Order: sequence, then C-alpha cells, then structure tokens
Amino acid sequence: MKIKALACVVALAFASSAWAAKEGTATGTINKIKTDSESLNISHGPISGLGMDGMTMDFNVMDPSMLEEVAAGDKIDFTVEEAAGGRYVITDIKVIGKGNVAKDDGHNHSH
Ligand SMILES: [Cu+2]
Repeated sequence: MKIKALACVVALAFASSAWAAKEGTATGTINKIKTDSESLNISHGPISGLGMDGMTMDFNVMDPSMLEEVAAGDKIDFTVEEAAGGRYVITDIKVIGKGNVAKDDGHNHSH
C-alpha cells in the first residue's frame, strides 16, 4: 500500500511544522533590567511575527549573560520567541543606540 505510506509521511511533516515556535523581531528601548527574574522591561514597537502591537512589557532572556550586555535606556533590536505557556523569550539582542548616561546629581527624574 504505497499510497497509504505516503499519506502518513505528509501528516507527520504537517504535525512537526505546527510545533515550530513563533518568532518575531522588533526594536525597543530598555526601561529596566531585572536580574532576579532574568527579564527585561522593554517598550517595543510592533512585532509582526507574533502579531503583537507596540507596548511596554517584560521579556525573559534566553541566557542571563544577555542582561550584562545592555543598560537601561539602551535602544535595541531583538529577536523574541513565543515559548510554551505563552512566555516570551528573547533569543538575540543587539544594542543599536546607547541610552542617556545617568547624571550623578543624586536624584531620579521621572517624566
Ligand atoms: Cu508586547
């Protein structure tokens, strides 16, 4: 039964592609680095691959060392993957503009 065997292979290929993680890229600005939860709070633009509009939210990072490559205020290009359980995990990050260097005047400003 050659035809039946072929149908089986097609079904398997379809099933495996349905399991592929959704991925998208976006540009954003880092608001806060959260080392304890290994995440970044980012104001990001639209992420077409994930069907997400621009917003401010937390993202987990794939590797904690990524937190050391960035600073609050940095403008970044990043790649994010939708992981199991609806978590968003940053798999790649690139600083495209350094944020304002914090002025050492003894107090924080909020705008
Ligand atoms: Cu978002």
